[in-house]
Amino acid sequence: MKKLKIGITCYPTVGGSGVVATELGKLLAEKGHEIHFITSSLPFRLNKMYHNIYYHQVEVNQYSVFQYSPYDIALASKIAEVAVRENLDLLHVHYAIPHAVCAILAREMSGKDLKIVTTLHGTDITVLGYDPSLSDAIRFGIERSDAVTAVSNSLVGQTYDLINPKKNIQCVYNFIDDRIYRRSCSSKLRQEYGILPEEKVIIHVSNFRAVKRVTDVVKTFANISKSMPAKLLLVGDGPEMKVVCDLVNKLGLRDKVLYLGKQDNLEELYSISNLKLLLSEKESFGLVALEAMACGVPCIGTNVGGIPEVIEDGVTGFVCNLGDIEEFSAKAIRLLSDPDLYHQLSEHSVLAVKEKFAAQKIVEEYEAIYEQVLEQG
Ligand code: GMT
Repeated sequence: MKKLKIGITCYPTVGGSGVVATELGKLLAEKGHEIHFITSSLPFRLNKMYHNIYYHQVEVNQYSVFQYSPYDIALASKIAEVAVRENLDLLHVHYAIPHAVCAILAREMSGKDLKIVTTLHGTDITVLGYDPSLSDAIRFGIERSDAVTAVSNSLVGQTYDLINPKKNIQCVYNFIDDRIYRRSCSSKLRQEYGILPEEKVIIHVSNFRAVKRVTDVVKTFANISKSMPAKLLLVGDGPEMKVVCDLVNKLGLRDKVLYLGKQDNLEELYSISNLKLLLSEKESFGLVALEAMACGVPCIGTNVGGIPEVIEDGVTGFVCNLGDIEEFSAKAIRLLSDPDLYHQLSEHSVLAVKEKFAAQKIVEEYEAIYEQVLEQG
């Protein structure tokens, strides 16, 4: 395919959508496209030099008369400036609000026939979609984009249910670069964390918002640790951390829980883990489950949003009803006590990532969408 000049806008800080946008940019650059990140700060996964990746920082005017800094206007201006100067072919923006709407304004400002591809990641629809003051703007962002994708079929359905846009929305799954996410030898790290050879390691990774239901993770772990020696790795931080710590103390689990905070090299942590718990009440995809699976760690997730499209019940892990601590615990104990079953689910997890969520396959899907919108003229 023709090499393109692509502008990418995303939330560059820690979070699945920022990870997906940045990894996509890196892989497109490896294929010879020229990538321009237009964001408020350097995307955190942009950790090495690429000759064909550029970063344009959005500066927000802090004029004291403004009660709120006009970030969206500054972003639109920056996109328009970069689009004209660098002669961009298209913009790929992640999140309808505000990014698709900013891209549409930027197109108007630039006077160019700039194509816009918007990817929906979830919270813009499943949280903001309920807000009547925003739903018209979300619909506008979707309908005026040239192509719209969502990260799961569940999110496609929810977008039609909540926003009702007159637009085709295509499901393009998130992906994993299995050159990075793979199981590595990890006995030294286990020792350094003081994890005993006979202990099973349960891991949870999130931004500790209430929707992640981390207290359900702790309650499930309490049941698991009554059946076998085990440690819980809690990775990430966020508003619910205090509530989680209080519950850990109340259940007498303090010496079995490691609070690791925000971490970057997750593949090393998955490589010392035996089971991942993702017990959220909202999750349009669950990128963290995919990262664990790529490292051979089976997951137990809830029957919510896109999770059942990522974790295949009984094949790569288990999918249980939201909040059903007894079911989470029973499935976890069964899996961790049956080496044959464990081995089978672990192998199937790695295979599923390679077949259904392989980076090269998904990048080609995005390239096909880019080609399609550019052909539309
Ligand atoms: O889950 C979050 O709170 C962060 C949010 C984000 O912007 O990164 O995650 C959303 O996008 C991810 C990447 O597509 C998905 O894997 C997450 O499931 C989705 N989160 C929700 O739907 C709650």
